[in-house]
Amino acid sequence: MEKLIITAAICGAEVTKEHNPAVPYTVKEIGDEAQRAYNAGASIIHLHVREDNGKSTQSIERFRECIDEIKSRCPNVIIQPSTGGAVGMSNEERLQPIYLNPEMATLDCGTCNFGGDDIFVNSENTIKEFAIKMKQIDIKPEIEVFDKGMIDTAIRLFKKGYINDNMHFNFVMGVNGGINASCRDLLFLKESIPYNATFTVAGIGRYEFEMAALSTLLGGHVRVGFEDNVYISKGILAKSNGQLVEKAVEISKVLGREVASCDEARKILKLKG
Ligand code: KMH
Ligand code: ZN
Repeated sequence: MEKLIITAAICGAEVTKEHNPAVPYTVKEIGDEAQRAYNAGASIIHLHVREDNGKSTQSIERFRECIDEIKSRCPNVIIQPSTGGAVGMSNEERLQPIYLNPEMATLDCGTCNFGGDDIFVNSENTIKEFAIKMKQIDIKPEIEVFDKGMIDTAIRLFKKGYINDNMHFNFVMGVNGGINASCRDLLFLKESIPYNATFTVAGIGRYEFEMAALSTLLGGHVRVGFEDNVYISKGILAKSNGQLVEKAVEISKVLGREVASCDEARKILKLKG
């Protein structure tokens, strides 16, 4: 089986220091957490950024500072900024980090409820706009899937030329409003993507590690990190993103799958490098 790519979603837009004091806000904290994740075995950093007080932002300047900080510590790591941002942001705000020309960025392929009163809005035209811009500057989209119809949307847009071939998906499983984090549903998602596509799985909350194990077994890749889950085990907060990545690495060892380096991840995902 192909080597395992581990993505660390180190910060997110919604999780706070009230959930876990180790959630990073400042540029230095983001650099520290990225470095811990990288040292533990992550080859991709999925990046949201914050103001020093923890407020989510898509400011291009803040992204530039954080990316420079991460690159100064782990020069080879793949940085994948979010274009999802936080619920309620405008498209223009959300798109800011792509103008820094990263190797990858997320492309959210549908609207879904996001717990409580929140709705994460991605209309057909929004998805097209983001896809066109990312294609123009040659950024590989990671297609974010919160429900099965989002795969169908991505494939439809691929057929119309908005998205390039060799698509890469992230199945986000267990959001309140999205698809369940279950083995049956993961098989359904896996069987719904094109034969030459790659996928990773982000299990939300307590599902993080069981979904990581299932994806590792099924030939997918794995995403862990504070964005998705702040616990290392039931009731015990993780000390760092590094600790969460270490656990994903342990799972991969038990299941006999080697972990990919950054350059190996670039090859598997066919990144421009
Ligand atoms: N924060 C969520 C509303 C992405 O990074 O593209 C959206 C999100 C997805 O995190
Ligand atoms: Zn995200």
